[in-house]
Amino acid sequence: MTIERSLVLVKPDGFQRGLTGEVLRRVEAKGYTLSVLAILTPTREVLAQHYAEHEGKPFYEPLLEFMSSGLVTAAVIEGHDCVKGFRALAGATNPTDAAPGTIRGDFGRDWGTAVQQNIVHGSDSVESATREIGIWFPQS
Ligand code: DAT
Ligand code: MG
Repeated sequence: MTIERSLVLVKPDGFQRGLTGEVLRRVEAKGYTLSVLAILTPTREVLAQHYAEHEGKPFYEPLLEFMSSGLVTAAVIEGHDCVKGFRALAGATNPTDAAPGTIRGDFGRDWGTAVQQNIVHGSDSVESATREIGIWFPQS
């Protein structure tokens, strides 16, 4: 049994809509624990590192613009298989494709908004989680 850590973000749309508590409730209901929690407006530097894999893609600039547009809740969660587990809780990237019962499926609004407004981020692998936690919480 491997205890993993993952980086979870409640993005500006989720924060603004008051969904932070709902996201954290689902994390805890699943049995994961919160080990670091912060509310902040991310800098461009942090976002550029965080989304480095997407640099040059058409949605990169709008994504950074959106992510720096307001407050974000950043959390480090811990638990058995929590990297894959939180991705399952989040649902498909595009809220249109996200299944009911997932965060994006239940709360994602796919009308009049871009795909980037999909409420949450979750690390996609253990390696990504380590990298991302170092970017968001360099002191940890
Ligand atoms: P995920 O957040 O599910 O890991 P990703 O890493 O592929 O997805 O993309 C990062 C974010 O970028 C995603 O949450 C929303 C945005 N995004 C991805 N693909 C997009 C697209 N085709 N158009 C607009 N935004 C997109
Ligand atoms: Mg990703």
